[in-house]
Amino acid sequence: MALPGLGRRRRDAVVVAVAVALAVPVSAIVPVSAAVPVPAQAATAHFTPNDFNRDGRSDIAVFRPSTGTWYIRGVGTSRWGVRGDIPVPGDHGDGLAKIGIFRPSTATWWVRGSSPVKFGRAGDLPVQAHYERLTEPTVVAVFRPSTGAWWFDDWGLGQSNPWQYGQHGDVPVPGPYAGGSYGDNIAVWRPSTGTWYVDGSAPIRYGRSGDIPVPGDYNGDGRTDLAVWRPSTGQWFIRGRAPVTYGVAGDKPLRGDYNGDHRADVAVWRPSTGTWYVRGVTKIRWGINGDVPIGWWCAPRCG
Ligand SMILES: [Ca+2]
Ligand SMILES: [Ca+2]
Ligand SMILES: [Ca+2]
Repeated sequence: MALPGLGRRRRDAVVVAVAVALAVPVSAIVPVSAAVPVPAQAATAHFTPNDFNRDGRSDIAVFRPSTGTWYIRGVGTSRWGVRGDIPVPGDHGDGLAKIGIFRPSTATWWVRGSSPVKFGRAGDLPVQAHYERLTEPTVVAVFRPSTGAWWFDDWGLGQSNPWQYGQHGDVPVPGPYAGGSYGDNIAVWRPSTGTWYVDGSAPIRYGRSGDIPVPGDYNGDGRTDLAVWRPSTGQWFIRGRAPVTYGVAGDKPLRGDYNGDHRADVAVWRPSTGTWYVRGVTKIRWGINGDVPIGWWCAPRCG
């Protein structure tokens, strides 16, 4: 999809790439036969969310607001953020997730490895995503619930014009609905009618009030599938599939591919015991009540 003002970024990136290529001495050019294999992620334009060690699997991780500590299983522990911050993992287009937070009180984004960015305002919902391509860095962006406007940071050059898509009460659910190579589409889910509005597509009703939208690529075809989780019954409704019951009221549904098969997994985190349940993959305790599981769909999009 094309966003106003973002085209320049891609052209700049191309210019930089050409300049770098020309500067490489001939002797440093690697023969094709010896070239490093293209990572599967780049070849299929598949993006694994929250993959902090780039092994192709989403990582089990929590943010503890009381101490501002990230606990990433198999990766490490980091202090990053304070109480009230919203975890907003980003990546630089290489598939390696970076820990990051959005601080509503000052509307500042702090992503490790990047300079802090002041963008948005209190009350905005962070909706950082790959709006250009999956192989481009995540774009800092916010959804303003009061107006249904989307704001995108144009590479730190100031705010672009808002993109009106949705209305008050909608839940922003960006994702690669058209296929990964095109990047993430702007999208909202309207709880009052259970309607999905994906930019470039006709509206579709799927789910109902009280559901939590959990879109993801559950069948591995590279396109995001419409899906909702119903807390009252623990049912997952994934469009084109039979419903599956997994989780109970109070659980937090998760977004991730925890076994690296390029299919989103059905998964929940149970606050009372700090247990991760990933259907057909694992069950493990990680985190304590009060933590924010990384990958939770509602952090902070549905209140
Ligand atoms: Ca990983
Ligand atoms: Ca799919
Ligand atoms: Ca999977």
